[in-house]
Amino acid sequence: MKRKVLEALKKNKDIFISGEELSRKIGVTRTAVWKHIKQLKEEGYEIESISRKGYRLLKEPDTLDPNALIIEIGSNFIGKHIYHFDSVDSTNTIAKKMAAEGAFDGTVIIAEEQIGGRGRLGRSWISPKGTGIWMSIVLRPNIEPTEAAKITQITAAAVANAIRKATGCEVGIKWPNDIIIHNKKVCGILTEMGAELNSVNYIIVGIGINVNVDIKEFPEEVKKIATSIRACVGKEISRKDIVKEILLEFQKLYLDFIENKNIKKSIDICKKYSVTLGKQVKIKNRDKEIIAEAIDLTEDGQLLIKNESGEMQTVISGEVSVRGITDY
Ligand code: BTX
Repeated sequence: MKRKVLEALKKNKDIFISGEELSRKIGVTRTAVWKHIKQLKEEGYEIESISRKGYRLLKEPDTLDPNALIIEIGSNFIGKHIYHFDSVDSTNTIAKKMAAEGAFDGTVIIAEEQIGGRGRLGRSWISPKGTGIWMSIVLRPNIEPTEAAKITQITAAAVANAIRKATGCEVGIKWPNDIIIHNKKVCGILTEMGAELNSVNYIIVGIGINVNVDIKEFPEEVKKIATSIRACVGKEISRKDIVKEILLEFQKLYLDFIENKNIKKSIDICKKYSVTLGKQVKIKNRDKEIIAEAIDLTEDGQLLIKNESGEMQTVISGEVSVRGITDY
């Protein structure tokens, strides 16, 4: 109901809408309307109320209010169901639990803060309160487990496009899972999966973005390699606008994959914004380390490299540092 009141106010932004009209449109009493308005005000919405004129929405808070996001995205798939938490261990962990308990394909979990945010290989991801986007998407694609890495490329493409659109920041993609600004990490992607031998039960794609995060507060070793969107733009940026763009872009590229069985559109974006291709790279995979030239991305999103003896080979995943670009 609260979502319906908010939706009506958002549709009539800057215009008064009477309590009577709201109660008629939504099908609740005027007292119920008043209660929802009071709640919205407590959540930070600035709503003017004048007797005989009604209510008018003046300003929305930059919270990641799932009601506002659901209204703005208007999606019937990715982001149709959004769960918002104040503080969690890790949104990926919550998403996995929800997926195992039957959460819908396309469910989104967002938290204001993660106290056990995770990176790859057991590393941690710093996720301070109220300043970043810490979010996971539950997916149930009908694909082979070996195809899961494609989801990381789709996500990288969606996030890069979305940040560029919403903020104007010229982000680059460092294969396979980093979005960078001026050679520093602004976003990391963590793709995890629940699968049988031949079939995927669910895939969780976790996205962490330093939007208005104060990097000065980070530990020394992370400070050196991290940046924020605020540092790029020079002012605070709406997290909601970025989330909205990401979910819309992701839905477009993901559906293209599901419907057309290829990720060409995503790979083209990953190539266009790649900071890896054409550079000398060091790739760590378990206990092996290769120095090579990054040549291209294959149609499956693997990295095609030319190793030191001149042989071409493909790499599915790994730790990549790009010479002269990123030291991490
Ligand atoms: P990664 O293993 O590629 O990167 C982890 C490394 O990045 C850390 O070891 C540290 O050096 C550095 N780092 C940690 N925190 C930050 C930060 N806030 N900004 C920049 N660099 C940082 C990347 O793993 C994947 C990260 C995914 C995070 C999302 S958030 C939502 C979801 N939930 C969750 O627990 N993880 C994902």
